[in-house]
Amino acid sequence: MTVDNDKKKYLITSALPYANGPLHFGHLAGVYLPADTFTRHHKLLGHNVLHISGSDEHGVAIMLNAQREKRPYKEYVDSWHQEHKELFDQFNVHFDYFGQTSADYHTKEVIPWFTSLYDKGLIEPRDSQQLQCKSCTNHLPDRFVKGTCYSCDYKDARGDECPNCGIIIDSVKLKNPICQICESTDISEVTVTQYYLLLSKYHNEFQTYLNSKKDVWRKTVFPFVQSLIKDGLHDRAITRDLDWGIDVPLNTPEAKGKKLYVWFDAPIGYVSNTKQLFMESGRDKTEDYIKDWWGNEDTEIVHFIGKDNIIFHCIIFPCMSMASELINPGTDVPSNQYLNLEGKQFSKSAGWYVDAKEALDQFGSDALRYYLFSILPDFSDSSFTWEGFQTRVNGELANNVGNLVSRCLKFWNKNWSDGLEAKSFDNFFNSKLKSHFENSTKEIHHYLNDKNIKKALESLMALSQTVNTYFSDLAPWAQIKTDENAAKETIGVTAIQILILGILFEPFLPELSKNIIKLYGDQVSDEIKSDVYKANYSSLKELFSNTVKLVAEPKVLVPKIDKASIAKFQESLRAKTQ
Ligand code: B3M
Ligand code: ZN
Repeated sequence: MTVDNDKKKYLITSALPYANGPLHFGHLAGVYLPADTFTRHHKLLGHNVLHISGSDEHGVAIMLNAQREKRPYKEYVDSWHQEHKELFDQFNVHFDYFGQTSADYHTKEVIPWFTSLYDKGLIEPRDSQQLQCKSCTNHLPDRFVKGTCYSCDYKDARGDECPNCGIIIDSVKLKNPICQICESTDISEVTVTQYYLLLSKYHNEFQTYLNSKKDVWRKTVFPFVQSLIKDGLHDRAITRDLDWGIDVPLNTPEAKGKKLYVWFDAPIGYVSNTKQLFMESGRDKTEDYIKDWWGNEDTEIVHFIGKDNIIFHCIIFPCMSMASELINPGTDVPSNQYLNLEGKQFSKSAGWYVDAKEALDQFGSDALRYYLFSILPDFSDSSFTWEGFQTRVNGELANNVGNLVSRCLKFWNKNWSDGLEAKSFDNFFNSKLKSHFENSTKEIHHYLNDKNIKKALESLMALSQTVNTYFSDLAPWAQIKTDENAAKETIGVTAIQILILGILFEPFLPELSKNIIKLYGDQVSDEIKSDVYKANYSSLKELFSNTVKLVAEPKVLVPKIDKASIAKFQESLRAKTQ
């Protein structure tokens, strides 16, 4: 069955942030901002879209930190969950649902995945070697142990991966292991039974899926995945001996006391959170979260992630999805590279980070979103610098957009506060400008459809530059002295272009967009917005076929960033380098 394109479905997911510490600009630029923009774009196009995410609340790293703070696990993750939700709100990152993996509804959704894979013979118990601390007697999977990497000799490698060379670590092979619970180095190797996901049995099916992604996945993703599986898919342990997580749903003696590995349950969070959205909103009465969405051939499933999550979203979760026959595997995985801070990796523990909340309180979401989009690490790593932030916001957003809006609309209000007649606007609709807007809109949409958010915003900024040139070349402040009608027309035609720019800004800078549209009053309905977003200007033409009055005096839409306001952020970083 083919779907009417307007009804196309998009399931957009953003990697579930760990409920285990503050989010920094790298997370925002790498995952949440591009996903938010992509979602807003498709919603404006009238598509059927869901943006799903939530907190990832299991795993050893969370346990260690909760233990250090002497807080119950649930209380610990709940507080980070709340904190992240508030930050996303402030940043105008909107989710249709933002759930929690420690919730009962999530456990209920995970169980059939395990059972289905187990029943199909793709999960089995096996003996494996693991480290145990002789001093505190704890088993030491994943991040419960650190040591020297056996591949690159990096001193601070974790039991699950080496942050320096990126290999997945087999913890028993770590050199000089140290217990992360009591810091003891008195560690021995023991044999434990764990359940393994037998990915090696699924190689051929996976290869077929992977082949179909050659021209879909990014050039930074596809070859990397190919290289990861060049000597076949490896079986992986999916259980741990822990006391926080989802119980292995089996009544066997081996299963006793074991929990599912965090990376087994976390991606299922996309599905459980969709179901929960439907249950809470009553949508479950008319739509089925699997049949109509996750299992629907016509749904595009798009996972926004950072590059360290590729193996899970491009290999393991697709295998789990196809092999369990519960949902379809992802369509696209726009994985981003890393964002650094002033050239170095963000690190909360080393103090090399910016408190995103503090920055938001100071600068607001438009300025930060704008700069983060302009340095988006989509195809290569990039770096956030405070100087860059100031230069680009002031030189581009404040100059090309903020100033343009206030110069034009203030001039309008000052000279014709009773309104401008239809004939002042008319020329836009017969002009070359209109087709220029149509073409630019096409280009912006093309980039957005491609998840190339940085380029899309560059096109939009180029468009705003042409409006600036139009306005400055005609110089209404000179025209008004000799030909008032000509000045009225310059203002009218520029004002229409500004309104269209305002609407096109919505997916990128929703706050700025709202503030621009607001100046034109309630008459700019959602219907007009969505028409204009699609470069259909007939309802706009109707609106401007009467006398139009501005409803508000434009205030400063994009405040300039001054040296003093970034100095304190720079200072706190400088203190770290001394
Ligand atoms: N919790 C995010 C991270 O690696 C991880 C993503 C899970 S997505 C299912 O920071
Ligand atoms: Zn110990």
